Amino acid sequence: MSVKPLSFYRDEYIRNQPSAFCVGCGDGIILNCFVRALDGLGTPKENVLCVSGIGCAAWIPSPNFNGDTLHTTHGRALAFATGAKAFNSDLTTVVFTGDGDGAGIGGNHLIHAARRNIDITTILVNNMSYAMTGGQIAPTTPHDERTATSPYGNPENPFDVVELVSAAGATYVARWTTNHVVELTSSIGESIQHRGFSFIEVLSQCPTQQRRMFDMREPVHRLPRRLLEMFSESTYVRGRPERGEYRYAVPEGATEEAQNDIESELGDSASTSLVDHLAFGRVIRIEAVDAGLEWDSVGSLEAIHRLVGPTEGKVELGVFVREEKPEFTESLHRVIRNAGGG
Ligand SMILES: Cc1ncc(C[n+]2csc(CCOP(=O)(O)OP(=O)(O)O)c2C)c(N)n1
Ligand SMILES: [Mg+2]
Repeated sequence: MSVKPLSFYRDEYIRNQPSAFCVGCGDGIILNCFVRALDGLGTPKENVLCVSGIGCAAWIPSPNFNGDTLHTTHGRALAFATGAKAFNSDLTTVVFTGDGDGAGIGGNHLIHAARRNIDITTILVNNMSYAMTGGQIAPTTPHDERTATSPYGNPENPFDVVELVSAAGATYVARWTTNHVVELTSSIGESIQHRGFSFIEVLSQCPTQQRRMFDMREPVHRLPRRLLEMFSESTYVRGRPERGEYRYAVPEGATEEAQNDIESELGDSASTSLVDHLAFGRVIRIEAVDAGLEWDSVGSLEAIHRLVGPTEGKVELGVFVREEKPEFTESLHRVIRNAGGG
């Protein structure tokens, strides 16, 4: 895919108006990936309908995308998109939805659209909360994390939306993060070309709400980078082997003090750095410099509460489902013809 200057995508695909997104929001990254994917496919904008519900993610296409957009009610984007696609099955139909919108309020529409295998691409932006309304608990909020409605920690378990939608019958299913823009762009392209229900979950950063969720105390403008690093640290791509010999140390007390203690104990045999991890919070990454480093003895250091393996607790990324099954609008139109209609 050829890469053009940013100004090209802006002039061609984006409406010229101020952005409503907070500084450092992941939604702009996803919009950027979407228009690049569309341009790479050569799909004329006139053939595209973007449908969204309510929430920050719903604003990715509407009003930003300079083409047809349908901004609907909370959780109902897939219902509206189903109507549009059933009426005009040549339409490239793309739904943008938040995790609350798509997996909470509109969760039923999501599983049934997947079951029907209707040719709609759904991009679900998972920022792990109902962000627009102040960061309430969502069905995707990690266990124990703080939100506006779970200030002492989330007692619930989250949905794995990739597993949910795969089990419901979707025929293209992928997961990426806003730190994986090349993979996300190519996946959006693939999902638009795929004939059937395509679903991409994008883990996205929301400095405004995730600051409380992950207990990040510095000024908000420093957070986007920390969150992107967290997404990189806490994920692995299916089929891509992990490089390097490392472990994460979860400390007993203050992370900085534990890091100092570990450094002085291990000397030149290992290097340490402080990182954010989705599953374990702020942890110390210990990288073996000396190939003979004994991890068992590292694990018994006093400063370390728990030593965690490189892929433990990590979120798997990649394309999980790619299959052919009868597509709903084709079957629907055949049934209508058989019944003697249009
Ligand atoms: C029927 C209905 N219920 C509740 C609301 C209030 N509301 C507006 S946006 C929103 C949160 C959306 O969260 P999510 O879908 O995760 O999108 P995000 O803002 O996180 O991108 C809620 C609850 C509404 N507009 N309509
Ligand atoms: Mg959300």
